[in-house]
Amino acid sequence: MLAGVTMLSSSAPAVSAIARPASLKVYYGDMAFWRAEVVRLALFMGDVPFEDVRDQKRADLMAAGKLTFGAVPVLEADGKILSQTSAMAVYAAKLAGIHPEDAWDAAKVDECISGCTDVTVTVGKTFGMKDDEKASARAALIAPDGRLTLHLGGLEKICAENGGCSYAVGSTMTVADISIWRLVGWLSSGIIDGIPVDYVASTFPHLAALVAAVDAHPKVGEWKPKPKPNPKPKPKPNPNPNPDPNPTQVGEWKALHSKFYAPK
Ligand SMILES: N[C@@H](CCC(=O)N[C@@H](CS)C(=O)NCC(=O)O)C(=O)O
Repeated sequence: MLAGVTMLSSSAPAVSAIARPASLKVYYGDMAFWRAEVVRLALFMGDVPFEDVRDQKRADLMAAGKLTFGAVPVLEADGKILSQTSAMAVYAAKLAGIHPEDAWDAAKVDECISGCTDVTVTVGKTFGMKDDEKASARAALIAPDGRLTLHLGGLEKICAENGGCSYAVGSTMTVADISIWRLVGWLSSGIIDGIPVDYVASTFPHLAALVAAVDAHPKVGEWKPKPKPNPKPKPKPNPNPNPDPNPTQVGEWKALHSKFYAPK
């Protein structure tokens, strides 16, 4: 049994380890957004060695042909690129030995990751709006009949149907839990104007319990303060002060991502 699996005190069967690539890299910015963090943390939980590349510019990755769909994160295994969060999360989970063997459970994990994507897209649509428009759009999202409440309610329902055991699928931690944990961390951090820090915790008790369970996992505690392997170099003076094609939107994402693991 893999060392990482032993620590999970699993009662549900996880897949046996698959062949590990000799070289594994995860490309994303120096941010703990759920899309990247689910891949990184799954690998870390299974003690799968990987290079955590955080200092490559999107334009350089694109020029190098690594961004299959023009988006990050991407994963590189022995020179081959894999993109799309759910595909990477499942692959990482299989390498780590934490993906459910059972076909239904594996599908439920996929369902949760797609639910996290729905939440991200829903909130992302408000980025780049003008302040007054943004405030009313976000108020509508978090209303009892709002779209964000609907999407998070789906994740809540899945957790409830799993018996309220603090995990979304089965009785051990999966990449569904890691995704939801980081997603909720983002939504509850207070850095998204108009989404109160207690919105998720006070509306979705099963999601709150999941976050507490993941937070309490020893490997997660080990991961959070882990020094980053590619510390950001000191910024050089920028000859082109506004290189982003959509500076408001991109800037807002960056600001929102930068404080993920800020002390509570
Ligand atoms: N479908 C992709 C979406 C990834 C995505 O939206 N990534 C963002 C950063 S978190 C991005 O690169 N957006 C820029 C773009 O899509 O052009 C996935 O599931 O990984």
